[in-house]
Amino acid sequence: GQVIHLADYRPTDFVLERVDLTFELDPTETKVEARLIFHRRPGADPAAPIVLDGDELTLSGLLLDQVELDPSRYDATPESLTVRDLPESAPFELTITTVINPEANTKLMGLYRTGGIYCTQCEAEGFRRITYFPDRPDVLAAFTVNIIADKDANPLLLSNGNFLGGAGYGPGKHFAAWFDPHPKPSYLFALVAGDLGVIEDTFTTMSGREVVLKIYVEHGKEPRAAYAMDALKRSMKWDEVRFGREYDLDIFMIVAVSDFNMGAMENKGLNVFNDKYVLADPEIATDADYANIEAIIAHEYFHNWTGNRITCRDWFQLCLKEGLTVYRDHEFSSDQRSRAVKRIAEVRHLKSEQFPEDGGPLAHPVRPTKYREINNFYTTTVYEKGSEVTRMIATLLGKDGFKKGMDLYFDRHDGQAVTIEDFVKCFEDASGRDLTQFSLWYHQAGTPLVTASGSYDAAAASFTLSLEQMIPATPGQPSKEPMHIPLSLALFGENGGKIEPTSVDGAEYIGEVLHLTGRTQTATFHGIASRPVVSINRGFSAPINLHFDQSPADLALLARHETNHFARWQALTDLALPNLLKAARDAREGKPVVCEATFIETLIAAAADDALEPAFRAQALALPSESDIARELGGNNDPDAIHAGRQAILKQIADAGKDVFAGLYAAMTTSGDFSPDAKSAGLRALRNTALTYLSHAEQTPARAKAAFDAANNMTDLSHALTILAHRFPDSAETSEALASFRDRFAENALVIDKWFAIQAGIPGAKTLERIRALMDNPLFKRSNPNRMRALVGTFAFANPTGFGRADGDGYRFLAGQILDIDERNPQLAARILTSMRSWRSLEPARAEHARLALIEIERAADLSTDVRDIVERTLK
Ligand code: B3K
Ligand code: ZN
Repeated sequence: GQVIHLADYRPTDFVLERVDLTFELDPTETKVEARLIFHRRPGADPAAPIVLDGDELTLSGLLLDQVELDPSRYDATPESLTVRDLPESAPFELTITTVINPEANTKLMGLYRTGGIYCTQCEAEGFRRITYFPDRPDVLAAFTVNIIADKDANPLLLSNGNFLGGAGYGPGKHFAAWFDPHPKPSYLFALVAGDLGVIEDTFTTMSGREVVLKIYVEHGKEPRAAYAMDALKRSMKWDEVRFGREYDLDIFMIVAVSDFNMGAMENKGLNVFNDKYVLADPEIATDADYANIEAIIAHEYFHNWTGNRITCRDWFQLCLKEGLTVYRDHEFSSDQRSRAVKRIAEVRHLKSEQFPEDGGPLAHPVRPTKYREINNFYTTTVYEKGSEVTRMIATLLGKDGFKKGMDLYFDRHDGQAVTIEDFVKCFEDASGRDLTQFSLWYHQAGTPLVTASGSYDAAAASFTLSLEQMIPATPGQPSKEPMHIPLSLALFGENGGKIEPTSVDGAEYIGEVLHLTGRTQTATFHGIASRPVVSINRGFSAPINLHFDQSPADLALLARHETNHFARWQALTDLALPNLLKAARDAREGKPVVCEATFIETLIAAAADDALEPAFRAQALALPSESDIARELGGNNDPDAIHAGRQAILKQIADAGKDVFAGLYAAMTTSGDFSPDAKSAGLRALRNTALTYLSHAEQTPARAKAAFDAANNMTDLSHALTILAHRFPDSAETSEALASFRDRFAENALVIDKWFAIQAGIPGAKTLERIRALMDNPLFKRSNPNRMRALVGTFAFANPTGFGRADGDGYRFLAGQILDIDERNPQLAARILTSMRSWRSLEPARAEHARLALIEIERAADLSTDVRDIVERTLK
């Protein structure tokens, strides 16, 4: 667990030319022979030994140019293999044999077994658990892979690239050979073997090449892969049209597995997926599941160019591939669905996940400069804020400028392992724009706070906007430089029409984007004939917090008349927040909660406005969450008061809008067969949101139970079950619904995850007892990451009152779980532990319970580096 610094980067002493791997698969004793051809890098120390990475490896054979090497020439430990006295410049071949145990691999990194099949996960540093290797992303080589295995148990033998051939291999065995001509780093290696079902299709690329597409799933589940296949073909087409990127092998394969540490992995030509993001049909998948499948299939496919063809020089550059690829998948989903609704969902996610990270002890720059455990840097900051930074480049350069920069990036760096500086340089060169100040977005952590105030001068017909930016201190970064913040901005008149200024002084304002570059800046808009209502940061053009005191009347005007629908949603949120904050304070002091009328009226008017898309209306009605409210309150938080205040506001909205909600519930129906398209999903979302409000108005489970009984798809079914469980946990209706759901789906792990997650989310102190009981349920499986995330993850991340119960038992429970999970799967343990990142903003008694629970973890013997890194940073 040593700290790695970006400043220490240097290239390897040896250049890897070729990789030839042979696997003899066996559940407990897999033999791996790696033939690696190297030569010393010109200019490197002629006496330097080669040092290869390992992780829990044992060496069982080592040849140099086919001759067994004398033990005096090398040292092998579980973590490294060092070989001395190598040729000064001539190429040489090392043949390394290791024997590994896939069955015993519970970390799910390297080669492991899941559901009777062999599969691999190598990013970031899993390849070194297979063989000794220069396991870093700037070492690229073409791989040949030979796989030998029992034929009956493993009819399928897959690896990256194109299939070379296969044949029988002695009694009961067979082999297959694969060759990937595209030089790649080891983290993109994959192998899958076993017995799986498949669906097949083809895609003809823009230059007319036919690519075979295959999605492998458990036998019997083939029909559930159809939507993923459709999403894959749409992704391939979109990348050609939008970015000019064509697929580059004869075959593209996806394998769905049930034990996986994250969502999916972009291995060259052989993506491995958590089956949660492949399998769907109306009976088992919600609209959100369909949207996630579409987005993740696209994301992994898009990595083929942004990540695989052009990869990262070192792991500090992770956002080079992740931020960019998230931006690309966001754009894809926006084009496939409603752009405004997609943007609202993105910003909701950014604010609820990334903002707390950026404002807490785990804050780090999008491009960090040090790490102890790279797996802990696959964060929402690297991914989602990284995507926002890419989006800002597109805003700064405009559509054509951005396209030119991307084209230059693909041309200039194809086949290379590069840095963020290389990436940014392409946009500078393509546009002539200096991005030096802008680059601070990669290097300074923390969410900038922009404070705005306006004043209108009727006599001069001018409007003056004063802006100030402040970037909070974050770990290791006490003071910050002002950043380049692109603020999309428009002015509206009292009648709701847009006002175009005749000129603007004090700030660059082009294409409705105001560029804030100073710590303070004053912009004056001329030719403004009446007092304007200003809309700032439209479409969330910059990932900032904005403080701008606008009256409820002005916000209501924007909510009705903004031409940008994201900004309408933002105005509704800005109307809601002060009410929710005040409600939390009042509830805490035992005062009655009263919601301001303009907000309720505006919200209900939006809900009833048939000119607005149903999906938009559903988003508008989904108020900021309890953790959003906690973040806005900033400190000394009492989760129970936040919950009570929010529930009281929901009730008032529900009572005031009862007729509207009843109307929507009746009207928002889809006809014909279930379709997962965005429009149908929007109807379901609005109808289900109306149901939520009706259940608040009526205060009985009857309507939700009727909806549960009538549901003919998982979206409606799980929504009704959530209302029953979360609002009426002790009712007979809820017990009956939970039991029937369990019995109906007992055989379907992905649906049973929902059953666990819904119960883990039940508000209130009593939920912990339920969770303990659920852990004894025969359907609970500790070794399965999806199941652990569903039960323990949902409780810790998404149940502030249950997890944060006043006696601290929730935090102590989590500590026990983390220590238990850590023994098997450190990556999963570390990830779930990040749910503690906001502990300092709790009220003092809870904060102390949380601190003690963290200390209990910190003091445990034999912690993994993953958990140690998170717990120490969280406590600092
Ligand atoms: N690149 C992988 C994530 C790997 C995580 C390793 N701990 C999935 C993705 O971002 O596409
Ligand atoms: Zn990715």
